[in-house]
Amino acid sequence: MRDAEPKAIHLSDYRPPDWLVDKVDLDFSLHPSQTRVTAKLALRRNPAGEADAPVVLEGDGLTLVRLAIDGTPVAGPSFEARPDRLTLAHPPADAFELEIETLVDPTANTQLMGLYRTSRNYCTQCEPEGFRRITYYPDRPDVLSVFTTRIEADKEEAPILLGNGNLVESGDIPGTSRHYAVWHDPWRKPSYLFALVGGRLARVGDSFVTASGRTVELGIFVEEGKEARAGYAMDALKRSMRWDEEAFGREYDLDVFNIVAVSDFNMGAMENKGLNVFNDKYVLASPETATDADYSGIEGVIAHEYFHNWTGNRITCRDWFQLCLKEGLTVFRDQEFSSDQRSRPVKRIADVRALKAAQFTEDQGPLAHPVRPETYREINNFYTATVYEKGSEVVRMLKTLLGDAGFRAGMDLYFERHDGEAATIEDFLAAFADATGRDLSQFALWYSQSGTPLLTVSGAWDEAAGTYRLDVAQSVPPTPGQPVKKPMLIPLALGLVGPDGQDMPLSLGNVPVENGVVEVSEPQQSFLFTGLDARPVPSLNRGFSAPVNLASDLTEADRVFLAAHDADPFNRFDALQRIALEMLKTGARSGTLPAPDALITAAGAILADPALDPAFKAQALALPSEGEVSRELASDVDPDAVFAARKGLRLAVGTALAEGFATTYADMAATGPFSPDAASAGRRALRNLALDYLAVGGEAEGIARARDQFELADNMTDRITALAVLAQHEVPEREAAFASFYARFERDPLVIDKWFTLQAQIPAPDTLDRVKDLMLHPAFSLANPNRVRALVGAFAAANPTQFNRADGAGHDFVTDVVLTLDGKNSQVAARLLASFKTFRQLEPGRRANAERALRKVAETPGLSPDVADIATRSLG
Ligand code: B3K
Ligand code: ZN
Repeated sequence: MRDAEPKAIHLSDYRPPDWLVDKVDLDFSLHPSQTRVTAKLALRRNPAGEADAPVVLEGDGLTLVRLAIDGTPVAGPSFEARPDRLTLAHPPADAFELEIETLVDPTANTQLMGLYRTSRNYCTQCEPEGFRRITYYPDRPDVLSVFTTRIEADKEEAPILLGNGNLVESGDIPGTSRHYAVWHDPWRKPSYLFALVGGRLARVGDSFVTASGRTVELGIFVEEGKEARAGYAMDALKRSMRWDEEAFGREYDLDVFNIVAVSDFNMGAMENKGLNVFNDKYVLASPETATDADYSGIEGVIAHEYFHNWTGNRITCRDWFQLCLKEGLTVFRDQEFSSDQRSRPVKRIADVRALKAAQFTEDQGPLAHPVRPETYREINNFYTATVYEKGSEVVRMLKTLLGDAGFRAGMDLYFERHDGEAATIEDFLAAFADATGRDLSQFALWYSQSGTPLLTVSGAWDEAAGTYRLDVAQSVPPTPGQPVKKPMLIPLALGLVGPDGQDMPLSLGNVPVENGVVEVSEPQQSFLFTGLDARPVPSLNRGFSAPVNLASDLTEADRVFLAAHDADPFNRFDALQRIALEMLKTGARSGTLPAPDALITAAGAILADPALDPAFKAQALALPSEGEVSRELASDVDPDAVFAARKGLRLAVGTALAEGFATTYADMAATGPFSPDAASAGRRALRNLALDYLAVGGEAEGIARARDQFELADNMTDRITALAVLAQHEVPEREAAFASFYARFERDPLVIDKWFTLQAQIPAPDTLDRVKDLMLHPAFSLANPNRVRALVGAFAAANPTQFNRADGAGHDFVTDVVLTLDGKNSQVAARLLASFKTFRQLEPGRRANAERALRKVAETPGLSPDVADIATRSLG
């Protein structure tokens, strides 16, 4: 057991390690309940460490079997072995070999951290602090070592044995039913990148020739029988490898690259050196079982983990405060990859939607923290949207500020300087500053200040002078621990749209503005644009150049104009969304929707425009989510009122544009066999949006269309969206469709997850009982993170009216599940509890319910550090 009230760790307390590990030899004898682990560490005193420091190695729930120094067994009292720590108070020399033998029980490991079993296979997860559940080690990212791993197992039980690096030896153990494999990883790495896999798995193989001519054997290992579903992942891997060479000049550096898909995994995937371990949700796909979102998720996660080989593995983090150094940067890289593979504007819109839904809400609530936090109690709780998604936005802004060439020069210098090292955000920024000569000290505030900046913008047109003045004020709201903020450096991309819909020249004091970006750096600033022959409409924060909230004096008419004409596709989308948002906010507050004419005009024009990409249309015409409306309302939110306003507006748009949607539904029908490419996915997205609008009133025709599509679909996207449409209506077709879906896919857990999710999202008072019943369904298991997220996670995060029921039963249910789960898998439990992150914006009654439920959790004895940390900070 770990300490229930761990002390806070502070960035400012960082000290270099006292001992280094020059090499480590691991020997695993795999056994379901008694796996023997022998670790030989070549320890050496760090000249930069504290003189005379003892050797202190981390452990977590470990049992020591044997200890030897330079081959000689040692006994107490020369060392102290506790479950969480091994101490040698008086090391024998400044360099010596320490041999440690531990016994671990992978079957009893329900935390899915360290060595555990999934579908009878053995696998590991070590980031951030799982290696200490395997053996005693200086388990911190700034201790890098060369790992050699010998794995031995029963041949029948585990015919496949995989480790990091290259395979150097394998064979049978004579006279036994066992065999072994030895893997050597020549690249120094921290313990969190260690991995091994043993089990019965099928291999899908391919190869890749790098730019410099090295052949890399690629393997994707899946459950036997699922081989046919790994093709898309393999294709995405090869495209990622090529792209990293072309876009960043980064080549792969081992002879093999293996990916293993497992069905019990706490998150999406893990970038272990040469041996990525994946949640099978991000590997397996077939047209019948995977949606277009699944395909793009697979492409993105495969790329993300692969890109970590350089941003994360070759250059790692000095300490966990620097997590965004690898995560924000790698998210940026995977987003850029997907943008190049698909439609850049549509990818940007989807990413910003996700950023606002997850990160802006986090920044607005009690769990807000900087991209680089300065203190933590449980590091697992900092794998957040802020570290990942806002971390990526910060890198994107850097690129906007420095330009393509400056950014690439900075990245090249970063790789050159820090390859093989554990680096910091300061190192990262210094590479860009040195490569371009730019002072980035104000920019660095993006890493240390939490909260979403607010830009308040107003314009003044001077007809006589032909000038347009933009007055910009910036502020950053107070967040936990940070009551007062400094002004930030904000790259604001913009355009001035003339009456003919074309961009006007953008000049400040007659000097053209490069790349259309002005830099906001003061609390208040004015920009005087010159040489204009008519009043422009400003198009602000084009492409969402900065992750800020924007309050402008644009009128509804200006927005209708921008929705129709803006040269920046992101802002065309945003203008339409903003028109809808204002209506939804008024509707939710007053109970009466304003006249929707402006939205209908703007939406109708976009729907009818043959020049626009269907995927773009689908994004633009999907109204802001309930979560987005609540976030904009910010306080006193009544989720039922938000739901009612949104439903009302969907009905108004659906009714007014029924003809256009019917035509679109027909026009967007598939013309050939299923293909997961972006263009085909875009047509499906638009067609399915039309299906939803055509059914929103619940009339027989719309329901029948959804039912027919559900029954006749030849792919999962069309089938599941039809089911989602039916799920919103209390019609007999709904239950029939759910039953038939289950019967068709009952042997496919990843598909049954979708079935759980859709039921958990039904916005009806009996959903809570339905979810409780589903927890007893044979296909559900609290031990499997995907099942928990699909059912309970979806209820908490994607059913605002029912999770926030006025009687508090939704909150109580979720906290009860959190408490039940905590003893089994504290990370998944803590994640689930974090769904309360927006509770403070609720109206007083619901807020009190949420607070009571959180308090009950906080007061429960024996909580894990993960759950205790979220409960305390949420209430803080
Ligand atoms: N680096 C891992 C995340 C590990 C999370 C541990 N709680 C996956 C990724 O971001 O690529
Ligand atoms: Zn990552």
